[in-house]
Amino acid sequence: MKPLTIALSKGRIFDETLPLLAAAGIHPTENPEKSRKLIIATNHAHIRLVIVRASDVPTYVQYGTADFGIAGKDVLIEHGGDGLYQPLDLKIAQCRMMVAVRKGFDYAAAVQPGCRLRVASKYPNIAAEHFADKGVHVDLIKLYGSMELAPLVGLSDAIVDLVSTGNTLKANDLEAVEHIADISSRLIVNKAALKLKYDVIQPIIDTFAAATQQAA
Ligand code: PRT
Ligand code: MG
Repeated sequence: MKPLTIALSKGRIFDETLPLLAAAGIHPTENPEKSRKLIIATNHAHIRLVIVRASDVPTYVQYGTADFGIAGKDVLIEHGGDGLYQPLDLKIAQCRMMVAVRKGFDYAAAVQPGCRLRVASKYPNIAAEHFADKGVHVDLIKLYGSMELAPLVGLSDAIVDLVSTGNTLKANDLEAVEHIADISSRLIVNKAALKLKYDVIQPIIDTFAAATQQAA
């Protein structure tokens, strides 16, 4: 059998991918949450998982180091999607990309023509495009995490971040003021690998598609 490498991130994507892998008869031999191993074997000698940061999954797949992987649409928009085939929306790890501000901040006034808004985000491309479409001038501040802190300490007026339950915003006296996009995770496949390993990869894509349909 041709060897197959699958790139996944720990946490919600791994957890929500396990049932899909199981539907395809693929069972990891270790839990990456407990193990420190970055390469995880499966019950199939020719299939292995590599555990990487969520935002690095497209890079591993783009370079063919992994044949396929699963990544959030947020990560894919920021990455650009070069060299990637995106055959399936798996409808997992669902959330919304939102603009949020401190409660009581007059957002409507801050986005009037001629005003400048300071926006902190881990997603500078998504944020830049959103405000450009609105014709609002922004100063973008790139952060790598805990964006919710930025408006609280005066680093920015607004943030562009993912919201799922809304609990993090609420706990930090922030409120969502604009919806940018609905986000879910996609199956991403290296274009060359799909051609060379079609007989191994396509049946897995078909199984994931059927399992996703069933869950919907
Ligand atoms: O955590 P790390 O810095 O390693 O990377 P990551 O945050 O990119 O990875 P991970 O595993 O947290 O997220 C992987 C993917 O899950 C993301 O790329 C999204 O596509 C998706 N996803 C779904 C989310 C959320 N829901 C989510 N709620 N990613 C992040 N969050 C964060 C959000 O940024 C905010 O800080 O959770 C917080 C808000 O959650 P609520 O429930 O309080 O609203
Ligand atoms: Mg995270």
